[in-house]
Amino acid sequence: MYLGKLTVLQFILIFAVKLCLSENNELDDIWVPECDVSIDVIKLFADKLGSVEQLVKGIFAGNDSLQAKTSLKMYGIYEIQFERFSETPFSVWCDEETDFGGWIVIQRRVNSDESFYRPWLTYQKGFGNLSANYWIGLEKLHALTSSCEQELYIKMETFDNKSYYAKYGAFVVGSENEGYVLRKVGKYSGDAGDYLQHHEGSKFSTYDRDNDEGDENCAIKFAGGWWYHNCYWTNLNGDYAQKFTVKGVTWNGIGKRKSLKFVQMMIRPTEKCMLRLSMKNSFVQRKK
Ligand SMILES: [Ca+2]
Repeated sequence: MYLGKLTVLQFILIFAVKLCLSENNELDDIWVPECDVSIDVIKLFADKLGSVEQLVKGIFAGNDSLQAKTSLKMYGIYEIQFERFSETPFSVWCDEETDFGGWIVIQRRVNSDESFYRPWLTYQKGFGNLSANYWIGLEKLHALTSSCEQELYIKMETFDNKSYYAKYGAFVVGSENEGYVLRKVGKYSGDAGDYLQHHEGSKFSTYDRDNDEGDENCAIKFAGGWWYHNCYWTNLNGDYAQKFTVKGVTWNGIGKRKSLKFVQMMIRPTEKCMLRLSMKNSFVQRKK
């Protein structure tokens, strides 16, 4: 339980970056200025960074891995706060089991109960149910991925119960003005094949907002909202009911007309991000 809470705390601490920058402009030279969103943080969390840092170091170093694995057998809903989005905290679903945990779920498909053939404004805002079919929303996705480096993990399962995953060392979604472009995906690892890489540089498109590079409207043609270009290599927001067509929930490395039974996309701060945060925090502490 303790570990679970701390991994979420570590995530929340990302937002300390902006706070630190606003008070210590001379720190700019050690911070890559990717921070194009304004997020306020509860100062209390920054004070706790030291203890979290030790824990995170242990987890990344592989120490306590057994303890971490057994302690992290939990999933759940946590509250995080972005003043930008609302004055009250909003809920996110955390996966504390996969790859040592600390993941915030940004997308999930489990059945056809929720349509993902949605307009631009709905994709922007987010929709679905935190514990079932879910899309976190492009505006939150941009804020989360542009505040500090994130990595991405995609869990997938086919209808014949085979599991696959694709992990990317970086994941950055641009702003609304940039069409929520998939600005960057990092180095691939996994067993599903590197298919999201082909979407890097593509803007997000929906049936009512054609930002793709094809002559047609890829979102209409393939029944989803996605970073289509001309048109796709993965279609994870496709039509769940279309199991054997190119409109389905597909990852071409697994099957072009083989819709997936389960998909879950998740992000968490990278080790590099955590290191920067701890450096910044110790600097701030020394100055006080
Ligand atoms: Ca088009």
